[in-house]
Amino acid sequence: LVLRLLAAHRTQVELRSLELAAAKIVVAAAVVREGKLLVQQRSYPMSLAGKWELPGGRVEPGETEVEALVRECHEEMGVVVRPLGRLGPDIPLPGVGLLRTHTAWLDAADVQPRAVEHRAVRWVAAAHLAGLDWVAADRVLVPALVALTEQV
Ligand code: 523
Repeated sequence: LVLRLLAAHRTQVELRSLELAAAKIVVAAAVVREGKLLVQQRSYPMSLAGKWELPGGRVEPGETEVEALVRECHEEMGVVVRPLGRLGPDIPLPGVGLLRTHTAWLDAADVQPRAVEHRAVRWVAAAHLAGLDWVAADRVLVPALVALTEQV
């Protein structure tokens, strides 16, 4: 019995490390312009619809994080962003992987992001960020997002 328990434990440990090795990165963009942060309201799945998040999505095979961020922002909002560097910690997304945030620059000053796949896109001032109904993972980033938004 002890041997069987040990074997079961080992299998669990192996499965866990496989899971970690396969951890997928979801990239998110923190874009600030004129003291406001760009946020989007999800339209799907049902469990997340209506909640706010940073724009972004999964890094596809063969793609760098920066490439994925630029692609997702273009698909989702019709704008070209230029990633600048990492912001805040990686945040676990249960059953999905890790959420990794980069600050990004919106190239053209006059271009307005559009909600293509989302319900809405909004520019939000630092003082109103904590009051948004955030997706759980993004809520962890609020202190870092407030600091960033106050400083730009
Ligand atoms: N999140 C999340 N926060 C956040 C993003 C961009 C994504 O918590 N700012 C989560 C939501 C999903 C997973 O990451 O569980 C994938 O995000 P999604 O759906 O925006 O990524 P896509 O567009 O790459 O994936 P598909 O909708 O499946 O195409």
